[in-house]
Amino acid sequence: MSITEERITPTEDVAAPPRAWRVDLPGVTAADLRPVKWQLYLALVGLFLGVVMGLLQALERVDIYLYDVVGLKSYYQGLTIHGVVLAIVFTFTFANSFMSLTTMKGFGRPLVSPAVANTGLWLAWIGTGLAAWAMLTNKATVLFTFYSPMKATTLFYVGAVFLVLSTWATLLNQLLTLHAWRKDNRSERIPLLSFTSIVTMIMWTLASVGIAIEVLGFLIPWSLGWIDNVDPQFNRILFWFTGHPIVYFWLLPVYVSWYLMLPKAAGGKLYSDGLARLAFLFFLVLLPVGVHHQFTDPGIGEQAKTMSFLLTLVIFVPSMITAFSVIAGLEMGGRSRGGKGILGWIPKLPWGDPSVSAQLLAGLAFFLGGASGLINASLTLNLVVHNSSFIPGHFHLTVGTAVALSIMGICYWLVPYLTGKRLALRRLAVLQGWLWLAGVLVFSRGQMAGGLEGMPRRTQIADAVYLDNFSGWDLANTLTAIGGTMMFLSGALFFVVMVATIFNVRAVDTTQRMPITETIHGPRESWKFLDRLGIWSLIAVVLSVLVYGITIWHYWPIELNAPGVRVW
Ligand code: HAS
Repeated sequence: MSITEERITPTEDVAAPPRAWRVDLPGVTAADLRPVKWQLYLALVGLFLGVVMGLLQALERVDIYLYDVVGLKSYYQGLTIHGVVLAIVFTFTFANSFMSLTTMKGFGRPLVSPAVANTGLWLAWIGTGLAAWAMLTNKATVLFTFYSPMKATTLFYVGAVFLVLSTWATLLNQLLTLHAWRKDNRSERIPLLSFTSIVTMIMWTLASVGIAIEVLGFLIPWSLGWIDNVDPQFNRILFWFTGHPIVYFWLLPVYVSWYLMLPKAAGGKLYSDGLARLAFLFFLVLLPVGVHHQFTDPGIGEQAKTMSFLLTLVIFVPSMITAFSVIAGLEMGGRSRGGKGILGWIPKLPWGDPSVSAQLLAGLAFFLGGASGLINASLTLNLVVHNSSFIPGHFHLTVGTAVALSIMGICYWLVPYLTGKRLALRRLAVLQGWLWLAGVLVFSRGQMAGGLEGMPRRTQIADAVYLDNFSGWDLANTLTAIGGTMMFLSGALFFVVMVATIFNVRAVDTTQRMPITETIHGPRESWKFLDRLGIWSLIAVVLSVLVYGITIWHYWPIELNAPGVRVW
């Protein structure tokens, strides 16, 4: 049963007001779904802005400079907007929306506190507005990593704080609901859908402590003039404590869909409940790996770098568990649809379902994204690729496709589910996924090839004067521009489908169902200990204190010696 087909015999399409449709969430009212819906809409606003900026970035690679046409002051202002709205607004608000919904679905009840949910919604919208104002007025051209000593206006940092607080509100509501559910279900295992959703938010909340200390302890007082100087290297240590686990905050909501919805849509089952719980717990415990973004940083000892390198390699365990679990479920589905031979099950998957197709294509891209992550993680190879365009090549396959294309795929059933409107232009939606994959393969080929030939990342090509008599990166940049334009066109198709769906006069008056995968080996076959989220969180904290204690001990004392510069 595909995700976007009607779940029960479709009744006549009627121009019924959306109130005629229902969702399969017992006890959940329209008021409970409102924050979920408006967090999702904010995510789509972020995606839209990011895709438009992406086109400008791609065209700049071949000297087509359009920033002044849209009223921006520079390539770097555009790059900041591109990175912040995609890496922070789009991903954070989607996680707030989707993890709230899946938690309700898993527990079979609404989240305990509408007040907390609405507070989180307002924090997200206000935070986005503050950061957007700062970036659009060119007062925060500091890129999405906002590295000091570049100094942005205070409201940019306050906006980021509000967005992080909106995610903490989501976790608070999940834990309140877990507590209430526990009272009624003392001996039960936490339902897998809620378990994976809560572990995702716990992992992120622990990870966010790094940037919370950096922004609240240093950057906001500094931007207000309460302290004169900061220590940029120490701020990078704090940032990257958060900066790598943030990628799993982007990825794990997609993993919830890949584990618990995609196999069902393909007609398969999940091999093991326990293995899925274990994979998510691995991501929770393996928090302290951020130093692998700092292999070339001075002031960080080789012990910290080696520990980070080794822990990063361990991350391949949950990644391979995921690849096995999800693909096994897909294979079951493909074979149940008549797939024969070693790979004959693949064409039998429901490729005509835009939600399934987009997520399958995103998963395929993730193999390449993951492999390039292994290259980045190598202490020696990193010396070749660090700060080169190889890195954007890597992350447009990971966050740019494994995550972004999967989220677009999820929206193909989620928006109809939340609005009661039938998905419009299904065939265009299927095409959109293939165009995105084709575009990112060309884009990443260009970026990675350029990076291996020394092309820097985050550098306007027109600025790099040494390029005057150097054409060695022309092919790389041409591929980047072509691939990026293809991704933009695909993004435009996505928004055509979304708008046509949201404003579709054809409402459906059936019950919208969220397809949840059954497991072959259920929760009774795995250790109850896996559900002890407090203990697993403590293990994550202890490992983080150990690794970052050594990192910071080696670095200490910090020196507040950078007054702050405005380079734009
Ligand atoms: Fe990364 C830099 C290492 C994963 C994003 N990464 C970045 C940056 C971003 C980013 C944004 O070690 C740049 C940050 C900046 O601005 O400086 N990354 C890794 C490693 C992994 C990894 C080892 N990255 C991600 C994910 C991201 C992401 C996920 C976003 C979502 N990354 C690095 C390193 C750097 C770095 C260094 C710093 C480089 C430098 O020097 O600056 C691993 O987690 C990857 C493991 C994944 C796999 C693939 C598993 C495959 C699966 C496919 C399932 C298939 C399905 C469908 C479901 C091994 C699970 C199949 C379909 C059919 C039809 C069958």
